[in-house]
This record gives sequence, C-alpha cells and structure tokens, in this order.
Amino acid sequence: MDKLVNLATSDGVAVITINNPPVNALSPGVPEGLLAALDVAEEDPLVHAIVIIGGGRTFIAGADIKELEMAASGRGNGPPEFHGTLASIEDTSKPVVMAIHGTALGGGNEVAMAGHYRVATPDAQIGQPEVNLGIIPGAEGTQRLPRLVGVAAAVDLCVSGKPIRAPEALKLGLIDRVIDGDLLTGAVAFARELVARGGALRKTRELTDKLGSEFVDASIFVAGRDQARKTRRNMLAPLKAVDAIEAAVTMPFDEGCKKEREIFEECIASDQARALIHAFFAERAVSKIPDIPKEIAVYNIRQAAIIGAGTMGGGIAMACANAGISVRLKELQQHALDHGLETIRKNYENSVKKGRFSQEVMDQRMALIQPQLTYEGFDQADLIIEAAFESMELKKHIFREIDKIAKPDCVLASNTSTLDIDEIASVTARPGMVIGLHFFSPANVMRLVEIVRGKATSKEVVATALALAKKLGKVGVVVGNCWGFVGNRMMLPYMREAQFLVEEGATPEQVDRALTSFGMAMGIFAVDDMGGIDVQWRVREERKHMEKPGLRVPLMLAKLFHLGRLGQKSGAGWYRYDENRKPIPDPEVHTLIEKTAVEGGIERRPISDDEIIERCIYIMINEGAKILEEGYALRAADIDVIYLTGYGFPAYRGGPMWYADTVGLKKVLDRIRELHAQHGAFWEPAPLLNKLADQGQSFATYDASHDRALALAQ
Ligand code: T1G
Repeated sequence: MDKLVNLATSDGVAVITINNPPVNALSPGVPEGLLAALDVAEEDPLVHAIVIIGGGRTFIAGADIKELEMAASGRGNGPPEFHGTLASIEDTSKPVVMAIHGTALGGGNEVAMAGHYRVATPDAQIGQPEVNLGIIPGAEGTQRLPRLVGVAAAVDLCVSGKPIRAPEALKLGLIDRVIDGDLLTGAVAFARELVARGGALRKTRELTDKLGSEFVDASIFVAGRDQARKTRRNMLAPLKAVDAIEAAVTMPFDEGCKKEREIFEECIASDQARALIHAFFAERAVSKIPDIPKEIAVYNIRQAAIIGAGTMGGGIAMACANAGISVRLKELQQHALDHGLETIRKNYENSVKKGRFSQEVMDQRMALIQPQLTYEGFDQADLIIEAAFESMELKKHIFREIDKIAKPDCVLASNTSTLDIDEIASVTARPGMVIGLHFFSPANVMRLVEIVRGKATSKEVVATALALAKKLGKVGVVVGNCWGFVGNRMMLPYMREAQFLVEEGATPEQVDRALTSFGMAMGIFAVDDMGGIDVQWRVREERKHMEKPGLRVPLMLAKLFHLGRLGQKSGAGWYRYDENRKPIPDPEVHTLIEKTAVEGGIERRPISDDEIIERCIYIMINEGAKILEEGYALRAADIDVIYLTGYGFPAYRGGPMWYADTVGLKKVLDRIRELHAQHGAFWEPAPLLNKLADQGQSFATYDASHDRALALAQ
C-alpha cells in the first residue's frame, strides 16, 4: 500500500495500519489507502478477518481540520465526504475489528463505528467533539452512534463534545472489549474468535434495538436541546446535532445520513464554525515562537517553590501538584499559611465530592505540597514562582532574596499581572533566568498563562515556560513586557469604556446583560465586583502617573471604593450580593451614578445594547492592534487565544481580533473614527488598524504575512 496506509497479513488476519502523523487524521489519501487495503484483504482468500489500527500514538483523531478550514472559508473542493469508505468497511464480507488506542474522535469514531466490532486500550478516549469546531458529526456518526449506545447517550456525547474512556464506552456498547495487554495482539485474538464463532456480521446501520421511537425519545430530545442551550449558550451546532440524531429515530438509515449531511453543510458554512476552527489552530500556534527552535533545550521542572499562599499562590501550587510537580509553598506568617492550605484542602475536597477524582488522588496531591515559613529547600528548586502582593518594591525585595538562594539553573518567575518584568529582573544577577508567568484566578482551573518575555529572558527559559504550561494542562501564550502585558492592557480600556457608558445613561446590569448576550462568560461589572473594587482602584492609582493629562477619568470607581463597596468581598459593589453571592441590581448605585454624572457635568441619554457592544469590544480591538504593532504580541491569533482562555470571550466568535475580521476591519474602523470624533483621544484609531482597513486586509492576513516575515528573519 502507500505510506499513509499499509497492510500486513499473517495467519488469516489482515492488519491495516494508518500512518498519518501526528494524529492519523483522515487527510486526503487516507480514505483512499484504507479502501485499497480493504479491497486487497477482501479479495485474499487466505484472509478471514481484518483489523484496522492506528500507527503511532493514536487511532484516527478525526477528519483533517485543515480541510474543514478550507471548506468553511469556501476554498477547496467542499467538506470531505466519507460515505463510500464507510459503506465499504461495513459491507466487507469478513469481520472488521477496529483496534483503538489514544483517541478515536469525530471521523475517527465514525470510521470505528462502521467496523463490525471495536476493541480498545483502557485509556483510549472516544468521542464526537465536532461541536467544539462549530459543526456536527458529518460521517454518519449521528446515525450510527444512537444505534450503538442509545439515543440519550448519543445526544450527550454529541452535544457535550466530551470524549469518554474505554471502560465507559464498553458499558454503553460502543466497544466490545477492553484490551489490557498489547492492543494488536488482543485485537487479532478477538478477530480469530469471531472467525471461529462464525455467523452473520453485525452491521451498525442495521441495528435498531436501541433507537426507541419518536414518541419514547421525544423527552430525550427536549432535554438534549435544553442541555445545548444551557451548556453551549448561543451555539448553533449542539442544537443541530440533536436534530440530526432525531433523524436517526424518525428516518431510515440512508435518509438519516442525507439529513445529517444537509445539517453538516449548513454548520460548516457558518461564522461560528470559521471562528471555532480558527480558535483550534490558534491555540496550537501559540507555542510556535519564530526565533526559538523546536528542539531547543529546556530546563526540567521537577521541584517548584512558590512564594505567597494567597489566592494565586495556592491555585498555582494546586496546578503544579495536579501535574505531579512537588511544591514548596512559603508564607510569612503561620495564619496566612494555614489559611492558604485550608483553601487548597477545601478545593480538593470539593473535587472529590463531585467525583472528579478519588480521595487517594487528593491525598497524593496534598502530599506534594510542602507548606513552610522559611526558604528551606529553595536552593533545590528548579523553578521559583513569586505570587506575592502586587507591589514593585515587595517583588524586588523577594527577587533579591531568591537570587541569592536559588541554584544557577533555577528559573525565577513572577506572577505579576501588570508590573515591569525587566525592572524586577534588574535586581538579580541572572536576568536571563527571569520570566513572567501570569496565571489567572482560579489558577488551578483557568487554562491561560501569559508568559512574559523580558528583554534579557533567555530562549531556553521561554521554551521551558511553554513546556511547563503544557505540562500543567494550560495554554501558555508568550507576550511582551508592557504595562498589563496583553490581557490586562486590553481589559483596562474595556472597563473604562463600560464605566463611561453607565455615567452616560446605561445601568451596570444593562451593560452586563448586553455583554453576556454577546457571549461573554460574565459582564464587566460582575467581573469588577469579583476581582474587587479595591484592586481596580489600586491599579488605577498606580497608573495615574502614566495617564495623559486632561483625559476623561471614570468617576464611579473612586466613589464605590470610598463608600467601602468593594464588590463580592464586602457584599456590595456595582451590585448588591445575596448569601449565594448572586448579583442583585442596586437602586442605590443607580442613584449614585445619576448624582455623579450631574456632578461631572455628564449628560445622560438612553444607550442601546449595540452601542454597548461596539464601545466595549471595539476599544479592545483597537488596543489589540496597538499591542500587535508595538510587538508585544506575536500574532492577532495569540490575542484571541488569551481572551478565549483567560477572559471568557465567546469561542464561537473566535476572539476579539477574529471578531473584528468577521465584522470587517473597514466597518470597525469607520465606527471607531465616529467614536473618536465623539469621545476623543481614547478612541484614536491604531495605525495598524488604519493600514489594514485601508488595504482591505484583515488581522488574519496580517498574521500570515507577519509569520512569514518573522520566519524569514530567522
Ligand atoms: N486534523 C488536522 N490536524 C490535527 C487534527 C485534525 N483532526 N488534530 C490534531 N491536529 C494537529 C494539531 O493541529 C497539531 O499540529 C498536532 O496535530 C498535534 O495536536 C467527519 C468533520 C487529538 C486530542 O476535533 O483534539 O472529524 O500544531 O497539539 O494535545 O464528523 O489534537 O503540531 O502543527 O492538539 O496531543 C474531529 C481534534 C474533527 C480532534 C491530540 N476531531 N484534535 O491532542 O496534540 S471534525 C477533533 C484534538 C470531524 C467528522 C468531522 C487533539 C488530540 P501542530 P495537539 P495533543
């Protein structure tokens, strides 16, 4: 056969191996190779059974998403089609056993379900994650899956997009055996048993016993649509997946497949699919740093040490322990250390209660966290992370101390969210080993880590930080060292604009409602209250000297701060909070805003939700463009990943920069120019935005040409 698919036969069993690294995607040539191998095996009289297996680390991880990207943007020959391949597998006259290891995802599981039997290793992951790309299964998965696992389980797998492990797949009837030993050996033995047993082959498409009926399943579809609306807010594909599975119950197999195909093509032509496919590749591109070669040496992080057991320090310690890295956790005073450790324990106990992992796993993780009041053992650490109070003087003091203690190849990191990494590094004798690791609260949950590259930070240390982020199961995005780096630098004008909007006539709850309808995970005023009005106020005070004189300053934050309305922590901020920390609109705040506006000479007027979205999102886009042209972010796509994984921006909009491309840079710029005329300097269009819009370009084309330029520069 060819290099993508090969065939080997021994003792009557043909083994077809797919070799399309890195994840055996169904790229062009793979289905064709599969068909060719099947034909040979089918024709070979010495062959009595067939095993299909993936070469390398996984079975088939789905259709080739690059092909889907082409199809979604109307390029290429349309979305891939696998009907012929699937029918050929299923209609083979000899038992076809699918041997699954690693992942069988999307088209991978659809190929597997076209086989007559499936076996898998215990840790294999099987699922239909297509909704995460804004599409539905498009290779008959919505028709075969309910026939194997029942309608309810099929709906859950396709709406959640979450894979299941082999033992659960066995329970559901998706696979027929879990192979503990060598997979291929086990699969071939299973195939031989089938030959010995003989009898008719089980074709998934002919199975109906688990389909129930339109009447019986009606409540499942209602529940499925509710689940989709609740857990995948505003997303098209999860609802469409339920429609396709419903067709499996109401239509014969072939009609159901046609219906699925129609829905699939509708989804792949949607903005949501384009945005989510962009997000998929953007998240994988962040680790590619043009001037850092893939094979560069990285420091091995086995032992970490953290300074500060507060909210951030405690969360970072958990993230390390969860990844099997032992952690020394230092605090100044016993009560602070006890409080930090108690919070960690409570978090783990909650996870055990929710069945996320066992008590035994909790104990193992707690055992990896060593609380202490001294620097004992810090001289053995491979990484020291400072997570102390956000004060430059305090951080410099700590870095002077750890610089004296740490071993030469220890990476020194600060979890600062805004302060100058170069200034912190300047107090050490090893600025090349200093880097910013900006985690997001709760650090044991949030996926984003902004990796702040200082002027002196070595390439090895940057690569080590990227590898560490991957090891912690997080997304590390390399950013430059400017105030607030990327995420918070864009957050500041966003918060400011939202506060101007309430001074001019909107209410905090109206702004938050518009933002959450747009898809933001939380409204900006709810975020403010969660982070703490005092924290915002301190950031504002620290930045005062950096603000251009004469520019408008939001008036409410100081009012709330001086009234002691610090947000959730004080029971009131922009909202009032009940005992369950539920935000309640507060007439007192409305009155305070109206009074403050009068004092500030601000005329109030009705504000539309569209204006709220434009002003809150476009100000971020404009700041993002400035960050790009100043070189503090490598790609617009990196900015998107930061907002998708750290700031609750809706994935189905692709991130702020991709969203700008979807709206059209010309349209965004025209509106920004209007706002500039109305509201002044804060809205001065970024030169890069001017240039790209005037040239009919997009941030996506900017990234492509910029990547090329950077690659050429190396
Ligand atoms: N197509 C093309 N490239 C893929 C790919 C795919 N399906 N999956 C991964 N890659 C690339 C990825 O871009 C990266 O490239 C490298 O492989 C390693 O990936 C018909 C239409 C399998 C769990 O949604 O979830 O089937 O950056 O860094 O962390 O109904 O990749 O090195 O150049 O993520 O070990 C459904 C997507 C498709 C699965 C491995 N399938 N992949 O994770 O490695 S739609 C999916 C993943 C479909 C059918 C429909 C993960 C993984 P590069 P990685 P990883």
